[in-house]
Amino acid sequence: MAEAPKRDIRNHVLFEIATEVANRVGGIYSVLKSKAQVTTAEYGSTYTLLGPLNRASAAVEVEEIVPKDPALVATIKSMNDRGIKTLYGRWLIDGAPRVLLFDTGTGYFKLDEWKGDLWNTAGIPSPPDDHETNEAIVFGYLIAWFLGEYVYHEKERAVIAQFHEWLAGVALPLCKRRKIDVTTIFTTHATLLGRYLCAGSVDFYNNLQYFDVDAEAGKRGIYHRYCIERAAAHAADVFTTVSHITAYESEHLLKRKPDGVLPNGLNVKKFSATHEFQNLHSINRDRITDFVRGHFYGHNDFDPEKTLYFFTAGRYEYRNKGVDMFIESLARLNHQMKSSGSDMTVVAFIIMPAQTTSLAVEALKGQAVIKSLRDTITHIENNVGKKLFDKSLRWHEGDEVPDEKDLLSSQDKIMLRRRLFAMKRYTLPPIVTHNMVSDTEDPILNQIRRCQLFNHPSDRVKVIFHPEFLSSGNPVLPMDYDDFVRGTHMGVFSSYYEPWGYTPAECTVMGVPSITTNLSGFGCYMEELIENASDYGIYIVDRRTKGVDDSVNQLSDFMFEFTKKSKRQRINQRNRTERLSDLLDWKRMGMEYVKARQLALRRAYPDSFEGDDEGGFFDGTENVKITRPLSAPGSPRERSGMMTPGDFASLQEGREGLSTEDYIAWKLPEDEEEEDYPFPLTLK
Ligand code: 1S3
Repeated sequence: MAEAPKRDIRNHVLFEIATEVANRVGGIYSVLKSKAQVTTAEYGSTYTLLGPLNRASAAVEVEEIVPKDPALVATIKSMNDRGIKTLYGRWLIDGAPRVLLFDTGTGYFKLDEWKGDLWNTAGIPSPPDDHETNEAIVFGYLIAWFLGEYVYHEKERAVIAQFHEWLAGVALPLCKRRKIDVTTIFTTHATLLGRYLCAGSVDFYNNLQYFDVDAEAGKRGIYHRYCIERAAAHAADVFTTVSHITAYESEHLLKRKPDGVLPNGLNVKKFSATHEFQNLHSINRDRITDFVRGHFYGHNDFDPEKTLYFFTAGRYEYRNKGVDMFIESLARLNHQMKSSGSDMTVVAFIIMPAQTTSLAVEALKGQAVIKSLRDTITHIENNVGKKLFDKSLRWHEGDEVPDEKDLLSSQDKIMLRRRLFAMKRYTLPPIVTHNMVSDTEDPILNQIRRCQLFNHPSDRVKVIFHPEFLSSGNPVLPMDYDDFVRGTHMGVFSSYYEPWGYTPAECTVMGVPSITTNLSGFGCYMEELIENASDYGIYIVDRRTKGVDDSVNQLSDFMFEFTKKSKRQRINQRNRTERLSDLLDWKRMGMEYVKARQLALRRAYPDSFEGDDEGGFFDGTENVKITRPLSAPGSPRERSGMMTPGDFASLQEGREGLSTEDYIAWKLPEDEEEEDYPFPLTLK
């Protein structure tokens, strides 16, 4: 039999497959969207994201275009001819990557056949009533169909297919079984079992190696999903995850040790003037203050200049995202501040979408009452100004200077009196801004009740629970998430289960200090990299070696110490925090993706690598245009022994690992003033 022609690995084609392409659901959307710019810079038209078609979201996020790649044209046509509808276009984000979206609804006529095939070929069962799994199966079969046809039409170039998360993973065992000539990467952003087990009350990290995974999945009714995830991890040429902690978890729960770690980056946008982000903080802090004044109408007995805004945000996973610990620590912080006689106030926001029926009347009333007060005062101000001006015009030498008592008319006084009485309140300011569907069973509200954080005037810690994602169109707190974050003083994310954790990373690039834990991928990454992270506004709570009570105390101590900082110290710390943003830039983080792709090619096409010992393209450094600073400090890896996340496994095969120094361009900026920044950043 004639040998199959060698594929061109240098000019390979890249597909990334996920259910969140141009479709905002959670963290994977953030990964793909923020990474798009660096990946399109590297691949141009040879990079395409594949996802299921969500018409509502695609209508806003995608602009249809005509494909040019002949293999793509032929493949799409063939699928369209057989009834599968697709949308090919540009995702309207930075980098404008090409996307091909499949209408899974048009593939359901094959669902039963595909379910049978999945059982026969991979031994994966699928119950009839799990819609999410049905979607994953149809999507997976469409992707395998697509890739099979694509490599039939594209005979020259190698093809890399990188899959994100189990929902996109069904195609992996199919590619393997059908021997489709692509090389595959599976990147998991969490494990199903990890998420479920942590949400319960198990001592997860101390028992990882002992779980009977099949039984645990079965008990939770997710055995079939677990099978898909595990099959995807095992069928991929290269298996990766987003952090070391999730790599460890995957090794035990999915029974395959990841080949490496691909940490999440951000699309960091630098301001031309460094103080610009500080200005944005103060503008947005004032907008939050406007809301707070309304929310606390009748109880505005705390000084906005001595008020700090803390927040936590994310998907409503009460225990996994550490909201339980956050609330308990707030109660302790309240006690610490009261007993120390602190004159500061902390307003703590919890931004987590839950089921609600409507906005609460009290929340709306608060904003309305303050708006009328402001309108009335503006009206009075105008009247007073006009009168003062007229009186001044008529003034002659020897006359009395206009007396302010004569300036306020009796009508002005009545109006003002009315507004003041409208602010009388016989109840405490509300905790929650919305009417909840299950107020009495809501874990966050119940914990707040248990801790008696009721927004009493004597409380130094006030709590506001906003059970909806933020939006500038919201009548109560009209701000987009990014603006809100910029206006706060600190983000608190005391997660128990957090494979990476975008929220504190986003805080960092916006120059907002944050608290995270050493059970989150981001926390571990920063702890590994920076010795005195708290000086740089990255506080890491130890939830790994400490007991719960000690961790709660550590968290409240971090917050308490923060309340003692002067304004100047907070400004300095924000500067230091913002300077870490290059660390999280995809320009740097994306290097691990490059290495994973090179390893995938090496595994699928080892013959093409024969005799290559020169580095360059084959170890992923050839096309990476990140310059090395002239006076580069010693590589952080040299000091830490374990610097890049990829060190978990080398992502290299048959050769020494890539040295971080080959590509790292990050170093501590040198333009710091001694007195402002007394703490040098020491890389371990
Ligand atoms: C997951 O989303 P999550 O909030 O359910 O993926 C994110 C992106 O990799 C990650 O940041 C997060 O920790 C995971 O949990």
